[in-house]
Amino acid sequence: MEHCAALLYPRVTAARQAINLDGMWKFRFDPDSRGLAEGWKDGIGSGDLMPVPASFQDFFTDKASREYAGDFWYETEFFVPAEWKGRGVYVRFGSVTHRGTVFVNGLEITRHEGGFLPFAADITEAARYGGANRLAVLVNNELSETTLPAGRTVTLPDGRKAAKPYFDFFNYAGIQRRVYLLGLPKTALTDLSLVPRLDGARAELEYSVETCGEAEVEVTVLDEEGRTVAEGRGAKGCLSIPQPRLWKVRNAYLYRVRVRLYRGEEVLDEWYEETGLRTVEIRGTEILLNGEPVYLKGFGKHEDADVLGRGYSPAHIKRDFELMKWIGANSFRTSHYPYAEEVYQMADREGFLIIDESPAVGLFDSTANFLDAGKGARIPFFEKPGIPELLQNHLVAIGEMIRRDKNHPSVIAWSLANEPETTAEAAAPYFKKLFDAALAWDPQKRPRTYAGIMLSRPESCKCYQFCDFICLNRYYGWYVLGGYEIDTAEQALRSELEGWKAKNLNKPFVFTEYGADTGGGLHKLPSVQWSQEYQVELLEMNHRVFDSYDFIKGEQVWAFADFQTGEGILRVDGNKKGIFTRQRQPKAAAFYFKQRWEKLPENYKGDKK
Ligand code: GCB
Repeated sequence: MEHCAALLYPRVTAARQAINLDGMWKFRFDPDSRGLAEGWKDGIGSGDLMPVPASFQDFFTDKASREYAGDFWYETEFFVPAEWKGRGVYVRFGSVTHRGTVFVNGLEITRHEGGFLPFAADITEAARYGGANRLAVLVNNELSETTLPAGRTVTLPDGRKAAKPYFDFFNYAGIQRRVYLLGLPKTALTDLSLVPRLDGARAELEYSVETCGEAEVEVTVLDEEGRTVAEGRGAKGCLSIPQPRLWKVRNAYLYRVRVRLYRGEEVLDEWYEETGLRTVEIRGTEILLNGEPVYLKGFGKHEDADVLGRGYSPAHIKRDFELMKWIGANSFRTSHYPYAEEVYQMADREGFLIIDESPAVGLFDSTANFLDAGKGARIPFFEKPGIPELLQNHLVAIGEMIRRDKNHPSVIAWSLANEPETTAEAAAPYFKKLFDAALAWDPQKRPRTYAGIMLSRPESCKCYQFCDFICLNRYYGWYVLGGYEIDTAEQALRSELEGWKAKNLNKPFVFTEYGADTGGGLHKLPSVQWSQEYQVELLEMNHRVFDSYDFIKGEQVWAFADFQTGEGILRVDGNKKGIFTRQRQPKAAAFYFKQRWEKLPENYKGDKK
């Protein structure tokens, strides 16, 4: 994997400059893909103004624009200071969904596949110093069975393309995260890996630094008051931290790790990362944080909001964390793709635990949409001809996710996929490669998992053996045996769990999805499906079952908030399984959870050692 100084989170330091390029850019659809031939890389001509970052879809008032699938272009202008001559100059995108080609001053600089991870365009040669530069980005949001997330793109009779996602969220796209112009030193830090180790009251931080160009390396660890607590020299080392303050669940302490590159007295580069001292380990059926058992309470989420779509929104990040604190949660899964980097920074600060998920969703044979998949696949997905290409894209996405997120104390596990078709033999070699790669690439060797689909049962799943802990998405009482049959649903859930128990896996299980669609204003006594009363009943039923199995070590309800999906007869303007509405106001279930989670200790069901 190629390391690049510009992939590190953009920070201004003594040696690094960063200029934010967010704002109103020019925007134009290119339905016939003629932009390239017509020279749009030199300027896209007349175009709408479009906010960056944001998804383009929900600004428009016409349906063809909202549902648009195909090529589209963004353009902006920026100025590169004359004094940056001799530096490495880059444009860094937090994400471009689902793929982008970057042109600067008419030259193609780079392409990136995959819509949820950062990449950088090296424009050192192409830039005009002390002058204006034109940046054009050709973006495409089509889905296929070899892309992540997976789906299809169809052509309607009138020639328009339409996305057919194999997943249950709207196919939002565009330049959805922040964009920076970076002026970096030529001799630069390109990568930093941190591994905390605890031994009784002692704590060590192992570090490893990669650079381009020769330099002396100095690593300094500062506490929250800015006092130096440890220092090291050289590209690799192990620093002992005196009187360590550990990073704990909902009680975080962050150290700043500053890296400086020197030649003689001259500081060539400087960058820092905030990290915490904590360990994560699976032992038997326990999830251990700093050697202490922890029970996960929280959510599967989405990056999703009115008007912005999946666009970066610090306001929603803040509101979501305040709600998660209020309700007594301690964790969430970044279903179904890696989120904006700022989400992890907030989780680090607030002491939340993250199951970090790759954008691999929809790896299930489905000819119509994701719901068909639940009815049983015809051709095993992992036997399709495109699988080698998909595997390649999947490995790249996992590699990029781990490189980006590996130093966050909040990240306690990697979820390598959501609901893949793990019932066919052909899935096993595919997943073995992913699990091996994740272990090899993560310096902290975090636990690995995937979120398992309901059809993938103890007797039919072919991949659970790779998981360090097992994650189940289960909809007993909703997609099966709903409403008045909820008692039978409870029996069915218990019976499946008995099946898992009989396998004696000696691993923790976490419910990463369970829930019921619920109208934000709908009440009914006695309950019916979709009412707030039924949502609470379904949760109570699930929790009664979870509480009776010691190996269940976490509950992450689906979903944190209502979110947009494609239209269809099973969704009423989106998925309504939120505990909060899309506007982040509580449903009745939110008060029910607050009562439950505030009572459950962080080490619920933990072995007292
Ligand atoms: C699932 C998927 C999630 C859906 C959810 C649902 O299993 O992982 O993306 O939104 O079910 O509500 O059907």
